[in-house]
Amino acid sequence: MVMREGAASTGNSSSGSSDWLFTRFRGNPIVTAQDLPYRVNTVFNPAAAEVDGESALLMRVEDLRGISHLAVARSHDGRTGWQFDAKPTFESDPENHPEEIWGVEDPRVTWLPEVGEWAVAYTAYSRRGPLVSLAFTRDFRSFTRLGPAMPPEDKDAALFPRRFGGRWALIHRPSQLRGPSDMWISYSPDLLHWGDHTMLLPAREGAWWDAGKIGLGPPPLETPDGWLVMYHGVHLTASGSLYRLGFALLDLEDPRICLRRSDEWVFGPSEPYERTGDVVGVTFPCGWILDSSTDELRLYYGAADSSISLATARLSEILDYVRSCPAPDRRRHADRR
Ligand code: BMA
Repeated sequence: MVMREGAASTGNSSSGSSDWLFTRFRGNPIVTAQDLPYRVNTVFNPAAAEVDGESALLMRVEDLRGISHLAVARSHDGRTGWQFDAKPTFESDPENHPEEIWGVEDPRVTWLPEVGEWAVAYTAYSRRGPLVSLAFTRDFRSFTRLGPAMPPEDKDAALFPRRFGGRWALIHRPSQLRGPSDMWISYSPDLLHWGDHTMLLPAREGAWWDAGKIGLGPPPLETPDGWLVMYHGVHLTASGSLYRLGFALLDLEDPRICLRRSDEWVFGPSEPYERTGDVVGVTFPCGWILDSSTDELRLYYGAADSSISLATARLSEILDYVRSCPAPDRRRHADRR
């Protein structure tokens, strides 16, 4: 293990810049490529979980070939003093898993109480494009692969923590050849065979912030009001794509039903570390951790495909806001299936 002191100097209790519901941590970025104990290009888009009393980030790390692997960082307070594995934690294994030939990217982790393990949904970069793969871990040290769940092109996936009517559910984002790329939900009795594919959330059209392409952020979070889903919307501009974030709320017992969807984005690139990097104008979270004793939700996100940052919010304030958002027109969704 290698210890990073860097952001620990931000013991200052005053907060960083706010995007209305969210407040950026003053010590952002919390992890950069220079912090890792071996040579890499960038570190970004982390999954997040509380593991053995510590906050663990399962980070996407891009090496100097352009291939990504996953690496773990651990911290006692989820903000500072990050410790890193001395070498890559989860590397692509193209010999046994040819679909990982060009790396593994953008993990989301979900604790499955029934299985007693974390399920990792990640992007495997195959010769025919990105696809969704699944793996299990108990400790964020060793991982067991289940293999591909969705063929290419498909990404931005996470499992729900429990079954619905006996079946597991996976949110994911197939890329459409025609028209916008929307979020879908699919079901499986055994995490291997998937079906009942249903469009969950369509990308909007025209000038909207989430027109053309959307995708899941962190795994859905169970709340008394429904499953809280944060998703990214990609807005094309003359100088590139802007990756901003909004919310949806799904029915607790039938997550195919979207109860609320924010018209506005709630977080987006504004700070220098979000506007400078390998891909400018990107805020891309794959994980969040709720401290239910304090109502604090910690959102971990990749900034400009280059570093990792943290923003915090009150879950109760998020839910107040999401409850005030419009209910989407369900017929419109059904038409587009
Ligand atoms: C998406 C994914 C993310 C990346 C984002 C912006 O398609 O590949 O890993 O952060 O683009 O480049």
